[in-house]
Amino acid sequence: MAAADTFWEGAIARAVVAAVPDGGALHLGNSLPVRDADAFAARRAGDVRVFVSRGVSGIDGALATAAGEAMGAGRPTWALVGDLTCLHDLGGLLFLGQLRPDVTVVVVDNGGGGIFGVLPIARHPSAFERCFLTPQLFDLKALCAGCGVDYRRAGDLDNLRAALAPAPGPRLIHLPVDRTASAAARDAVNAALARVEVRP
Ligand SMILES: Cc1ncc(C[n+]2csc(CCOP(=O)(O)OP(=O)(O)O)c2C)c(N)n1
Repeated sequence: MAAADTFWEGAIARAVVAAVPDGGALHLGNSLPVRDADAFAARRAGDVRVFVSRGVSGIDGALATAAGEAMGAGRPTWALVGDLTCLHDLGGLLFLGQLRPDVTVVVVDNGGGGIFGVLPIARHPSAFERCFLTPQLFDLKALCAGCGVDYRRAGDLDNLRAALAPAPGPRLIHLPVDRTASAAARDAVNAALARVEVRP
């Protein structure tokens, strides 16, 4: 992980997985969050229940699903999702504000569907941005205020860790990241991992 000293998505996933306390739950959104948590988070001890919606659905309904998981399991829940995943379920944000489950939504805002950056189409900027990346114009702080969800923004790991500390939800932590720098960090860490010698 030392191969990347920027505020990037793998380090964020690692911090979120580490922050869930014993007795808590973690919802991993589809696209990069579930992959980054799988690849870069440290193994956890303790009683943490992990939910993902793999196979049954796409990026839809993630916030409402996390609310249902928190209420059904009776556990404080941290949900790590991308910006498009969050925006896709603004109805779920309203739901969080009204039912007030103990959910912390952590939104990695890399300016659209960052996962598509690995596709060959990414080398054709105009088609890529309009048809794949699909960055959105939005004001998450105002949306949270309108839905009754506490909003915080963090731009480095220290502030993120402080914001992740257990506190009553619902709340949302907005993490703007530089998509290109984050992808470069992922590549650097993967390259460093490829050099690790594994002995039986
Ligand atoms: C309902 C639905 N619509 C579209 C897709 C296709 N899709 C897969 S990943 C993705 C981008 C998700 O973007 P974001 O949530 O910001 O996560 P990131 O890729 O940046 O990690 C899209 C649109 C999908 N999986 N489900």
